Amino acid sequence: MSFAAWIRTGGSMGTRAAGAFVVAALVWFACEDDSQTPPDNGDGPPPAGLTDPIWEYPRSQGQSITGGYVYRGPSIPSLVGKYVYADHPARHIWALSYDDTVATNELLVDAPNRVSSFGVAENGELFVCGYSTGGDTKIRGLSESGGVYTTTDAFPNLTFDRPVDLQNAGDGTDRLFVVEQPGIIRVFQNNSSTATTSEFLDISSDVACCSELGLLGLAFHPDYETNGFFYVYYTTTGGTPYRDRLSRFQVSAGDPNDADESTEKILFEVNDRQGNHNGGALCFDADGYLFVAMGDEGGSGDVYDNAQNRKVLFGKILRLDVDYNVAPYYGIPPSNPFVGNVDGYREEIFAWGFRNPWRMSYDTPTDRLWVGDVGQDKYEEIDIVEIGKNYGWDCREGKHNFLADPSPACP
Ligand SMILES: [Ca+2]
Ligand SMILES: [Ca+2]
Ligand SMILES: [Ca+2]
Repeated sequence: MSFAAWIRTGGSMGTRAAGAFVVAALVWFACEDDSQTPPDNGDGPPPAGLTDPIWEYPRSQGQSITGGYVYRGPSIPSLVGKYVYADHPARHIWALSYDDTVATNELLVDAPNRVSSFGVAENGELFVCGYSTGGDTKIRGLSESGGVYTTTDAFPNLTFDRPVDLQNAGDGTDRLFVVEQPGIIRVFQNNSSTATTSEFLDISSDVACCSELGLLGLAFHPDYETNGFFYVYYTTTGGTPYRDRLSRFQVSAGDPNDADESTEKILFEVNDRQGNHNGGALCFDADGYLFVAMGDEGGSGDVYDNAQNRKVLFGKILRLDVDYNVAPYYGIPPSNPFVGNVDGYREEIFAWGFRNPWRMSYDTPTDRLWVGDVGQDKYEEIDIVEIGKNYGWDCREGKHNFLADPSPACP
């Protein structure tokens, strides 16, 4: 289901015809853990060359995954090391444990709002980004007592308009930066009594919004404290009809709460024929390389067969070395899988075969890159993304063969 489609349906599972069955299923999931060990489905293991997700869930449990973070916060010891994620319209917040073979899932709590993203503070504490229009959405925290999880209003005095990302600058100031989809980043002190935010960046005049379009991702350079660089991913107009753009900005010289919009450097932009499936998550790894999550461009069934086509950027996780201060402001890490290839494959590619990776995070203690990849009509999935691997779309949806419109390149 597309972002637009769940907006049209109101995003509530309780309104669906199968509501009674779903409620029964949720009660079950609230009580029992569920485990998956690949291969564990009727389609068997993936064809040679494809990698299945470590977890999938069907439409009976949700319709659009929101990837999260491996919890490393101080307040909930029992959650440390588990991957916390959600389903956007169904509002379930789950935790996935994975021991390299078996993945075990538990329902933590249902959020009051649809869940658009997660984020962490400098101390690792986790926040949940709600999603609604009109400037009335809350950023929530998670708390646990006696094994019962609740969401809490982390900043009672603050509300946001369509927050889709939350990041910290890693500069020791303990500030939080909330990305609002229409093109504004707000910064504020990570304190529950904070009453005001500052407008850190406003590129709303350049951003095409909303539905799945907008300012979609933010990452701070690992050396932000000294160079003031940060990266954003957004959709803009001027293509046919859109362009997806990765840009670098720099904080202003005189005010740490105000970026300088005039410093924009465009790393790349690609023409985008469809309003949906724009990816946009950004994160750095321990080597200081920037990962960029790219959707399959959009439509349905990967209509352009981009995800299996290594000559295009769509449907990929890219890895860039951004420590280049001349255009295009990035280079290719020498260990990227297609460096020096003679097949015309894009050297930016780290892994491929994605539909719409909606939220991606890098877990430093385990050196793992986690991605939630939004499914089409049947299965949502979680991938631990490794270099040079093919995660299946549009040959597989979750751990199942995708038969509606697979790419000719599928095995
Ligand atoms: Ca698109
Ligand atoms: Ca296709
Ligand atoms: Ca996949």
